[in-house]
Amino acid sequence: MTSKQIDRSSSVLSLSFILIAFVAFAVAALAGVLQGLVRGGMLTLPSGVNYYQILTAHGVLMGLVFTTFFIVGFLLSGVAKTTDGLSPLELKLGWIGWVLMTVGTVIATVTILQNNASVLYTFYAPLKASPFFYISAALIVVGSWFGGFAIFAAYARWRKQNNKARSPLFAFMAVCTMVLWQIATLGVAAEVLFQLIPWSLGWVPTINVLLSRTLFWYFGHPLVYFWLMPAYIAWYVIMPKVIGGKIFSDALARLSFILLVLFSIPVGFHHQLMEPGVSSHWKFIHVILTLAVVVPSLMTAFSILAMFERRGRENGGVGLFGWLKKLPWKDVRFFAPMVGMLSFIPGGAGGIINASNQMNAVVHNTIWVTGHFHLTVATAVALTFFGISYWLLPNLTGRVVTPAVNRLGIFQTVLWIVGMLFMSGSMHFLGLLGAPRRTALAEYNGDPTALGWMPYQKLAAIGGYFLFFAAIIMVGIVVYLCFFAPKGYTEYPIGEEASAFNTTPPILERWPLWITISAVLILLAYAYPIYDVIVNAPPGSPTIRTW
Ligand code: HAS
Repeated sequence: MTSKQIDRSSSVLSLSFILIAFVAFAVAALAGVLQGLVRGGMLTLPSGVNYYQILTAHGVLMGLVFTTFFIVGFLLSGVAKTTDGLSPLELKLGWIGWVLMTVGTVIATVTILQNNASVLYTFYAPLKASPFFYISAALIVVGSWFGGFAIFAAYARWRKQNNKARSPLFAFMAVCTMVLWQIATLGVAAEVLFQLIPWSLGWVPTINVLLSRTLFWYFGHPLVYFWLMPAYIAWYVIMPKVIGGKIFSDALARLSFILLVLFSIPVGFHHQLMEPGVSSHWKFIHVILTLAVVVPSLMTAFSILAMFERRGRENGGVGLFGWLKKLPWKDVRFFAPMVGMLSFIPGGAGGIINASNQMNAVVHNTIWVTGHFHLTVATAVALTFFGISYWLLPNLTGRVVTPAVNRLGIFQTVLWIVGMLFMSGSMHFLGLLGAPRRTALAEYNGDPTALGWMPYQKLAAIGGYFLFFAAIIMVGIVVYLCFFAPKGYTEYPIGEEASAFNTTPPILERWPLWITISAVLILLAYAYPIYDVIVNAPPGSPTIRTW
């Protein structure tokens, strides 16, 4: 099974998702460098373009479009690989998803370019965008559901054909990711359909801001795990094969994914700790559950490190850290995700800081938070997605990576991490000095505190330069791998388990049980607060358009 190529129809489908992902990535990278230069006082935008417009373009295209397209394409490819190809029905579902998501992306981009949706990627009310922007968001979400339906159908078919045997680990993890996504997006779907679209069409005059933010963060936190889980799939399933090792424990890997599904949704109030209108008791419950969702990440750290150490020792590494030297550092398929993993250690620690009520009071709404998510999603996740691209794209196009591209990929990774250390590092410092997020260059009439931020803002802008050049190189590599690299066979690396004697409890695949527990946790954490915010609604807010 593992040596079999994915059939052509499934390859074309996955490739189509990933190509759109990188088109969005290229535009988003350009918007990113511009906004860094504006904040660093090194560039004034031409009239007709506003800072919040490019900030929205960057956040939407990078955070929502690049990630979602890449994830759906990657998951479909791995499910096709491990469940013997996608059936015609599954392919059709995948293509419906692709069309809806692509149409949604085009509409969203045009609306932002027309300056009718400068509401940033969280589209917080009462900032109001054009109805087309919200409709495009709905299309992207519904399209991604179809990608999920294709994955569920392939998984169910494989299990039926194999007497309900233990499913391939990749397919199991893809199902977990999509189960989480389908449950999480119900929140944003409710916000968009029942609040934002009617309000933006003028059918209702005001909006319940607290309800809209609560529904957004019901979705917004699991969104970050939707980004993270495909990276974890690469760390658990792909990396062992890339380094010539074995998966440390199938059972541990599956358990960590089930825990992510259970605990990543009922935690949204940790994004609203400083907001009025939600009682501290509910915030407390959400913080406890936030600390629970850290556990599967710690399990992942343990398991991946153990897998690396075993392989390093098999290769002759000795002593406490000697095995590290025996890992394939010169192979970009290993190097890029590994640098991502290393960045996730401080990135994750920053998340735990954010989650504590007292420390959140220091960092909330400061640019520290932007620094946090550039270490997590824009480094740990993005570098893993780049690492995946070096074998997935040539595998899908029937080409091979040349040694020169491998070397360029290592250089690109170094450029990315150096840029990110400057940019995200400065953002963390700036946040602690009180610099706000979501603002253009602000000197507050020459206030000394604000002037003291400027050196860090410039460092962040320099980091942005590095990142932009790294992004251009990455886009060039993607184009080369898709259209110009030499023809040949590239393996789809699927790892095998360390020991055939390890058993995985079948209960881990009892979906009705896990979905029920997930629903109970969500009801416990959200039913009353949402009821309360509807019944005791704050005064509705009129529209605010700041641009
Ligand atoms: Fe976060 C805000 C809490 C993880 C993304 N987060 C954000 C926002 C984004 C984001 C986008 O509690 C901003 C949203 C906005 O626009 O307002 N976050 C957490 C916590 C975690 C966490 C507790 N976040 C992530 C991940 C993200 C992400 C992952 C994207 C992918 N976050 C918060 C909070 C806020 C927040 C508050 C709100 C702040 C505010 O006030 O606005 C945890 O899940 C983190 C757990 C992770 C770890 C690290 C484990 C390390 C691993 C690597 C192992 C390395 C190996 C290599 C194996 C504990 C797995 C070893 C090799 C060697 C050689 C040693």
